[in-house]
Amino acid sequence: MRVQSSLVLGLAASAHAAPVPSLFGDLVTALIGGVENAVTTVTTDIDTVAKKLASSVAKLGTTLQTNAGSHGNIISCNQWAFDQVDDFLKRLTHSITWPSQKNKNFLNWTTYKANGVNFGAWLEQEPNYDLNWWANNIGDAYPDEWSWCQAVWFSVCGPKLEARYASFITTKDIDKMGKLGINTIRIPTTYAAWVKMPGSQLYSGNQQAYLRSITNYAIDKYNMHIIIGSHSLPGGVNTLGIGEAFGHNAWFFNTTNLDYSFRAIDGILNFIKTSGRAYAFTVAPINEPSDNFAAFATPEGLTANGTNWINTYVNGTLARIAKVDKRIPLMLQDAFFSEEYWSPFFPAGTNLVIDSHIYFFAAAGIYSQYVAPAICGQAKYIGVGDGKFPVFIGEWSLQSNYNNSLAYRKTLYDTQVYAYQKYSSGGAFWNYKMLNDKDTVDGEGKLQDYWSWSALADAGIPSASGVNGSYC
Ligand SMILES: *[C@@H]1O[C@H](CO)[C@@H](O)[C@H](O)[C@H]1NC(C)=O
Ligand SMILES: *[C@@H]1O[C@H](CO)[C@@H](O)[C@H](O)[C@H]1NC(C)=O
Ligand SMILES: *[C@@H]1O[C@H](CO)[C@@H](O)[C@H](O)[C@H]1NC(C)=O
Ligand SMILES: *[C@@H]1O[C@H](CO)[C@@H](O)[C@H](O)[C@H]1NC(C)=O
Ligand SMILES: *[C@@H]1O[C@H](CO)[C@@H](O)[C@H](O)[C@H]1NC(C)=O
Ligand SMILES: CC(=O)N[C@H]1CO[C@H](CO)[C@@H](O)[C@@H]1O
Repeated sequence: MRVQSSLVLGLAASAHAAPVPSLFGDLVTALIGGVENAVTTVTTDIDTVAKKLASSVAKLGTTLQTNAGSHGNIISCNQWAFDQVDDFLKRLTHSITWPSQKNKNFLNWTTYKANGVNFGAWLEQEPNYDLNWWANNIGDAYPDEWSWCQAVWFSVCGPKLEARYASFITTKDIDKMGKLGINTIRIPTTYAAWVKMPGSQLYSGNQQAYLRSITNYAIDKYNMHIIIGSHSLPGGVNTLGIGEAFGHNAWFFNTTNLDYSFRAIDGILNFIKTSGRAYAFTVAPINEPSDNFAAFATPEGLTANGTNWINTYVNGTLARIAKVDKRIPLMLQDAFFSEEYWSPFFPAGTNLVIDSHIYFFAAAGIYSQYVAPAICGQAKYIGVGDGKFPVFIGEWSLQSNYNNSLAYRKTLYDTQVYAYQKYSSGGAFWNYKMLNDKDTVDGEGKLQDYWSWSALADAGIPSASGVNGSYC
């Protein structure tokens, strides 16, 4: 996740105009660039074009989904109003028994409770999570891995990325988490960790070897559960660096990109199959998708056609998982729509968990002193959904828009940990580590004081068996 709304707004204004929705244009574009080589003439008949897209998708062994209109309720996590509240001083204590996968059974997200942390900026880079490393290795000229590797070539960026994979997360970090009761890790990767796509400027190296040694250790020593995320997708899934590269959103309605996305899924599934620990994994095939970036992080950030394309991809991913082992769950990031929106698309009993992200750093008008009660209410609404599929709060942090307070962090941490496991299947803090003492926040401290689990652990904020600073 990006952490500065100004960065996002700046990009939306400068780097790219919002795509103009056009069924016809999208479909023709998809056909011209897609795997349907037989199509040589561009037809003006929408039905014919749609049929041909469906047939080229069918060649990838999946079915083009076209029922976006039958979505459920839209609940936007990031467009709520926050009123001033009386800041009452009493904080509640709860002991929480976190489950683990000691029994080696496949995980049931309906009953599981995740006390999780994200490993962002390890196998997928983001500029503001480790300023010195970025400055010393990449430099200010490049906003993302793509433009950097494109400019310097893989022979230069590759070894630096390998060194990053070897050092940013080590087994010592797993120990630090294990001792404090962390039972779940969500790990963003780029598709290049799983498939080498011609023309891609994302680095394909030894990501899987590093992932293997860290996940084996976390599973064997602490019975942790691992969510493997394909956060970028070929062509770009949201115009952000984490979606492939800044300015890229060509994943949608392009069957070549869908084809390579499925190859990445096959790579993840092969990794899980050959781990000897298949019970310990969940597959997350997409993250924060948006085909209307001007409205990113709101429900308008995804068009109906974008929904259809995601459902097409999920349909094919479920089929691929089923070939390996249906007990491996699929985690679908909700594009800021919540569980209720997606629930009608999938039959009950689908091994699916919805991943919602809740952030307060950009919430309009919110002071840190108003956040805690909002967390309790929002967790209930978003976490329960319509009850058809379990919900996991896959990203959250401690920064508020205004008046951040160091002393208040314990309350915001404990309240989120408590509320997300009470009303949903738990969550994962973003991020394990942030090394950024330059960027400031409104109020006290620096950005890293609110986004770095490792530093919060050093400050004694997370505790192993429960919370004692919760608002609800
Ligand atoms: C579809 O994606 C492929 C691979 O990213 C790209 O080469 C092709 O140009 C795209 N097609 C169109 C029409 O954008
Ligand atoms: C998961 O747990 C729920 C609630 O107990 C249950 O209804 C469901 O059948 C379980 N799923 C599996 C695959 O066991
Ligand atoms: C994929 O979609 C088709 C048609 O909508 C449906 O029949 C099939 O059950 C879906 N497959 C999965 C794995 O969801
Ligand atoms: C902002 O924080 C200060 C203390 O740091 C506090 O006195 C003030 O009431 C807070 N403002 C609001 C609107 O809560
Ligand atoms: C709350 O927990 C922290 C450790 O996380 C501990 O240092 C502190 O003493 C506890 N406070 C109370 C009142 O139990
Ligand atoms: C935004 C967009 O492209 N909308 C189109 C999606 O597809 C439907 C029909 O399937 C069109 O009617 C929309 O115009």
